[in-house]
Amino acid sequence: MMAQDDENAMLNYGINFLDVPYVAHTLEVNDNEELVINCDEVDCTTFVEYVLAMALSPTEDGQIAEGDFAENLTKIRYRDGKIDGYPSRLHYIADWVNNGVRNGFLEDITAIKSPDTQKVELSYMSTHPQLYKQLANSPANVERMKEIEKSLNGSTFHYLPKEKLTNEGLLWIKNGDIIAITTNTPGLDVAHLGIAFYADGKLSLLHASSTEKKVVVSKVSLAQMLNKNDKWTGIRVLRMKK
Ligand code: 2YP
Repeated sequence: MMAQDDENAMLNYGINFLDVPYVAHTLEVNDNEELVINCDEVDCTTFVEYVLAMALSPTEDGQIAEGDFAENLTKIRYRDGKIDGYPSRLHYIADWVNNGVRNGFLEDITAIKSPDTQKVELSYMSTHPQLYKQLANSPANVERMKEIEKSLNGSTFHYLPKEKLTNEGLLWIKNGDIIAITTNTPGLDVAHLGIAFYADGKLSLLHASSTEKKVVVSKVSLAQMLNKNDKWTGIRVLRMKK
């Protein structure tokens, strides 16, 4: 039976994904946007989405009902839980977080605990359509993404600058919290997602690693990961809320 409190649920389900292969673009398999469930091949975002959908789902003698999982995954991945074409998928993490907070299943812990803020200045997808199959051949989708970017731009979000994160982590960052790594890449807010995991007294990251090509617990601390990457500026910390 999965542990009752949410923190362990996120970790229990996340740990079950260890060694699952990292595969990009697993959601881009259909011409028409529909819910894709593929827990055998994950990227950083789909890994966190599947774990969150599991942790939000009730269990009946240790089993999650397929319908509950699909319903929660739809709530997580699509704006207000409605699948309405490619642009209805929550592509930017700023949008993904807003949706989770608005719909009551995510809490923005950084908003409560960290005074530092960043402005939302999104343009990456509409200025790199060639990187996205559903944008490369659809000016209509590019226009829709521009509208979504515009609707999000100008707002601010709280984050923890990497200079303020230590190897040991912080008391208000808990096991199982969702970690969004913020970036200075022009037009993008977040560059990677994972799950907070304290091991041997240091805050590590349980994540689908594009370099190790599978789900791993980082060998180095999250703080060291951030310090090794000039494009990474800090973290947002989100917590599942039932
Ligand atoms: C997201 O990228 C995509 C979604 O379209 C896609 O690229 C963007 C802005 N969004 O539905 C989703 C699932 O495939 O991935 C993620 C990507 O991280 C990759 C997957 C990774 O590190 O494994 C999210 O946006 C999380 O961080 C960024 C990162 N995208 C880029 O760096 C362009």
